[in-house]
Amino acid sequence: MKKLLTGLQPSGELTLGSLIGGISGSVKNQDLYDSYIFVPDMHAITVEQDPKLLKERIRKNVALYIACGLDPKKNTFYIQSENLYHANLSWILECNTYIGEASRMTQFKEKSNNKQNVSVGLFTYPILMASDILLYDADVVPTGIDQKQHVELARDLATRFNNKYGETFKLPEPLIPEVGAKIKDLQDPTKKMSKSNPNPKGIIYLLDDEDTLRKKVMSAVTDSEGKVYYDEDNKPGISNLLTIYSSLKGISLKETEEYFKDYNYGDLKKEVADILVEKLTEIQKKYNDLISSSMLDEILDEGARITNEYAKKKYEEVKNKVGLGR
Ligand code: ATP
Ligand code: LTN
Repeated sequence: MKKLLTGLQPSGELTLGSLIGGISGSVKNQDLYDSYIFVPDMHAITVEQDPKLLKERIRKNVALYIACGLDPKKNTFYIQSENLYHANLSWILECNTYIGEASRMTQFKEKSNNKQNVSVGLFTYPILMASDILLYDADVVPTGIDQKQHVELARDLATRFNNKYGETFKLPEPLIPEVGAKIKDLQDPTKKMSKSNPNPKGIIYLLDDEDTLRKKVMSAVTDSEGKVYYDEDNKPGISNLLTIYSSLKGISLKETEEYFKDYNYGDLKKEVADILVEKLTEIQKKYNDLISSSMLDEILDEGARITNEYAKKKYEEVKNKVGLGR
C-alpha cells in the first residue's frame, strides 16, 4: 500500500466547510493508502498564537477528525512537536536550500506582504514541511492547491540531497483533491464559509449546540423570490442550503432540488437544520466520548512511538551521510 501523509493545521475551529470539503475526502483516502495524519503545531507558531488556545485546539481537532470518521486503525495520528526529528532534519535541509528558491514561495510572499515583524520561521516554513514529508518516505501528500509549490520544493530538495549524498529520500507526489462542493457563509453566501472569519453568525462550527445550529440556519440570508431551485449566481443563499443538504444526505443536487421544489423557504431551512442537527449530534457524541477518555492520548502516544521510530532511522542515515556527529 502506498503511504499518504498530510498535516492538518490547528489554526481555527473546524467548520461544516472543513467537514464537507476536506475531512470527507480523507475518509475516502483511508481505505486506499497507509495514512499518516499529523498536527503541524510547529508550523502554527510561525504566526502569533495564544499558547492555551493552541494546546486545546491540537487535542480537540484530532478528536474531531476521528469523530468525523477518520479511523485510528487505518490512520496513524501524531503531533509534529512530539517528534524532534522534524526540526532536526529541517535544519539539514535548510543548509541545502538556496535563499533564492525559498524566496520564491508564494505563501511566504502573501503572508508577509506589507507586514512588520514577520518571523524567520514563516520564511523557512516550507523547508520544515519538506522535512515532515521526506522523513517518512511519503508517496502522496494531499493538500490544497496553495500548498502544491511546497510539495514541489520537497521534491527538489530530495532530488538535490539524493544527487549529492546518494539515494536517501523518496520523491513525494502532491495529491490535489477534485473540487467538491464549496460551502458558503450563511450570512454572506457569496463567500466561502471560512474558519478564519471572525464573525461566527454565518459559520456552522462542528461543535455548535442544537439551539445555535437551528438559529444559524433559520437566519441564513436568502432572497425575496420565494421559489426553491438551484442558481448559484442569482440565488446563492438558497443554492448553499441545497448544497449543504445534498452533501449531508449523500444525494445529488438534482434530487435535492426536486425534493424541495414545492417548499417555502422556512420549511426548507427547517429540514436543512434537522439533517444538520442529526449529523452533527452524532459527531459530537463521538467527540465527547473521545475527549473525556484516555483513548485519545493512547492514539497519540502510539502515533508518536511509531513515527519516532521511523524518523530516527531516517534521520540517522541522513546525519551520517552529511558527516555530522562521531
Ligand atoms: P479557512 O477556512 O480558514 O480559509 P482552510 O480553507 O485552509 O482555512 P481547512 O479546514 O484547513 O480550511 O481546510 C481543509 C480542507 O477543507 C481544504 O481542502 C479546504 O479546501 C476545505 N474547505 C475548507 N473550507 C471549505 C468550504 N467552505 N467549502 C468547501 N471546502 C472547504
Ligand atoms: N502547510 C500545510 C500543513 C502542513 C503539511 C505538512 C501538509 C505542514 N506540513 C506536510 C502536508 C504535508 C497547510 O497549511 N495545509
